[in-house]
Amino acid sequence: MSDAPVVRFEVVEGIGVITVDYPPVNALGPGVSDGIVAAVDQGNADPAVQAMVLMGAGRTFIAGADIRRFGKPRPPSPRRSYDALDESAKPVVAAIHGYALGGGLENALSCQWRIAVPGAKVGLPEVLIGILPGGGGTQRLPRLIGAKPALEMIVTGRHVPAEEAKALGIVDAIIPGKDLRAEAIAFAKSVIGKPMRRISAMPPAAAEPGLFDDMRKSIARKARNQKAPYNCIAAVEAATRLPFPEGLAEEKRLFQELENAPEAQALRYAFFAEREIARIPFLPKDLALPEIRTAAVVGAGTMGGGIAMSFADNGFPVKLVDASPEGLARGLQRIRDNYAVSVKRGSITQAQMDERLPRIQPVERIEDIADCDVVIEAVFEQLPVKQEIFARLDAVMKPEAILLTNTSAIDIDRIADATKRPQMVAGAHFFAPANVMKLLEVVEGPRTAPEVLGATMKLGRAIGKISGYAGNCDGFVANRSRIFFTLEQNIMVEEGALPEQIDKVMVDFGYPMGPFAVNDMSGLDVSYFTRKRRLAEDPNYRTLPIPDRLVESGRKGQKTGAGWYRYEKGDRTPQVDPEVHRLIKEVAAEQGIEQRPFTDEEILHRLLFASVNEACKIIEEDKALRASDIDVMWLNGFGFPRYRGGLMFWADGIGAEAIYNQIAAWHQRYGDRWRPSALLRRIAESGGKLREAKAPRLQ
Ligand code: 3H9
Repeated sequence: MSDAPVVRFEVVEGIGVITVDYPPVNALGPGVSDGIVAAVDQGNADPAVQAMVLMGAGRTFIAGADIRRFGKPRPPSPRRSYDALDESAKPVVAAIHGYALGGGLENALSCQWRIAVPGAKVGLPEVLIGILPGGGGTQRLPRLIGAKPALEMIVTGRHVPAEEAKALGIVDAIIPGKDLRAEAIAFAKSVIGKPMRRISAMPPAAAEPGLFDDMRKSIARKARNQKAPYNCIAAVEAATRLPFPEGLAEEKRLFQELENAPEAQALRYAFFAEREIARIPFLPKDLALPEIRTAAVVGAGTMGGGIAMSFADNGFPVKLVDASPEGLARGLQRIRDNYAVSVKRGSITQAQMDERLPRIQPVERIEDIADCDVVIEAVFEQLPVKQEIFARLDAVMKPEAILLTNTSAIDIDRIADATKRPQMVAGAHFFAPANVMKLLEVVEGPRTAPEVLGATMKLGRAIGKISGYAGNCDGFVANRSRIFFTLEQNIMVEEGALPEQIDKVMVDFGYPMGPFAVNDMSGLDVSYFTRKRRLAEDPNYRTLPIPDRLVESGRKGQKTGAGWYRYEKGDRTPQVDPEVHRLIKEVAAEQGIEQRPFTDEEILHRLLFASVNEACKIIEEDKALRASDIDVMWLNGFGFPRYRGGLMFWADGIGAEAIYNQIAAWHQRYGDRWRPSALLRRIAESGGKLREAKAPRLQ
């Protein structure tokens, strides 16, 4: 740690310049707030100073309070920087570049003026870590821009671009930003002598009737089981009723209810886990990674198209090639349709679509992609097909090109066998729909070069994904950790739980949809054929007679109007179907399985404990690096409720010992599929935390 002050103060041409310098993102860490207070006092005491500037050194303004310090005792501050800035007798101009988030924007709102460079972002994202803006943001922002837009910003936590912030009135001016300090000083000189504009002196914000109740209603489904979004609403509501000091007191009270709640702990954990997953400690720090500028995708199906869109959405030119001209044309049409739907929904603009679509260049022959830096194969999931593609890629691609496969289960090494450069081959497992889902598993084959692994992780980030390491094993990390969830889901139905009961338990737990409704949406036939294939390979494979029977009777899910549920024409709402109940009973009787009632708790535990056990096996086999990586995968690949932190974080709430004991009992009762993991046993015996488990290769 350097001894340099985290806040500097200097006087330039009559302007006091306060610079926060606390890398990497100028969070309000130890000494920062106090440093701002001291600098403001110094500026006010110095007769040579007529106005001040508050700015950040390095890549950003201030990214907010230091999240690492939440939930821990903090020494009380005699005076908060927000108050010092607000009370300053001389005007202070906040000069924003990079991000002004949370406490960063709240400091800026406590200044008299705000200017920003193009591309800067402002926001109050506290709700995303389970708290609310506690530095006066819930009271100042509604007063400044009105209750409605402030409420929307605070409840969604979204980042607002500088130009929109100017239109909303958060920012007074956009400056070119070529020389931030000089431009900020010039702006500060221009406001000397103008009337002071303290937001705290403004009356409570006006709100149209019903605003807050409408907001509560509109978030009811998404925010179920959570408190922070509702406290955010209550705090903004206070800004429309109470004078500023009382509003601040109410904000503080509502903040304190949240800071140490399980929801905030889980969301903070998820924030840091999503940063930790990017690190692969066994890659040398000084590894030179090949630059990736151009990409190609082989296979213009749904997956390939989604992958191509991820590149185009993030500024990469990408070539798309398919085995047939018809397949290519269909794929392109699907991409166009997807973009058009996004424009219609308002998630992108027409201009963005017009910019992105031409980045995807259809080409007819595999030779046409030879000069690309990376190619991702996304063709049919069969080894001979993939091997044929890789042999052709090996023949045409430039020697330094990285060859990636989007397989979800096939051994990477057997695909690499088809090439003379197995060190250039790795897995890049996207989740459907690939342009939407954030997760990317980067699979290291036994011969993958470290540079290729590192470059693929980096590429994932560049195309907006959260990249996570996975070792080469059946199902890799994410799907493998969920296999036993799916198995238990089906076995419990054989034993007497109904699909709608299981779905309700999981929706109440926080999933957006229950697992059977998801199966109906994806189609039941894909896993049907996988089961048939597995059974042919392994006569002991545990078949699932009920979904088999559904598919064989034509119930393939939503697309056939019936699966685990029934669907009315043109409506995707699952309807409970007595015919399915009859079929379940019939199969259970045929199989001699006794049916019994299940409690909701047993359902939840059977599904998730099965996955916890498998997750421990994946870690002890060195296939996943950390338990927290698996949590990130469940959050971003499977819709696990974020405010529960992830599978292993949730499991710690129950305790490794209790989970181990239950699994050991089920092992006795049900046999080998519940064989407890040795790692789970060790954690249970030592009283440790599941979420801190690490692969042997990291120890
Ligand atoms: C708050 O302000 C409460 C107030 O109302 C006051 C209440 C009294 N603290 O994400 P990156 C680290 S709550 C500590 O990879 P990017 C991060 O861990 C706060 N550390 O970069 C990482 O460290 P490492 C409200 C933080 O460019 C490094 O910085 N603010 C914080 O992709 C780089 O981060 C927020 O919620 C922090 N606040 O994205 C903003 N922020 O290198 C949270 C970052 O060791 N931050 N770090 O892994 C973000 O959203 C993104 O980090 C940001 C940059 C958009 C700023």
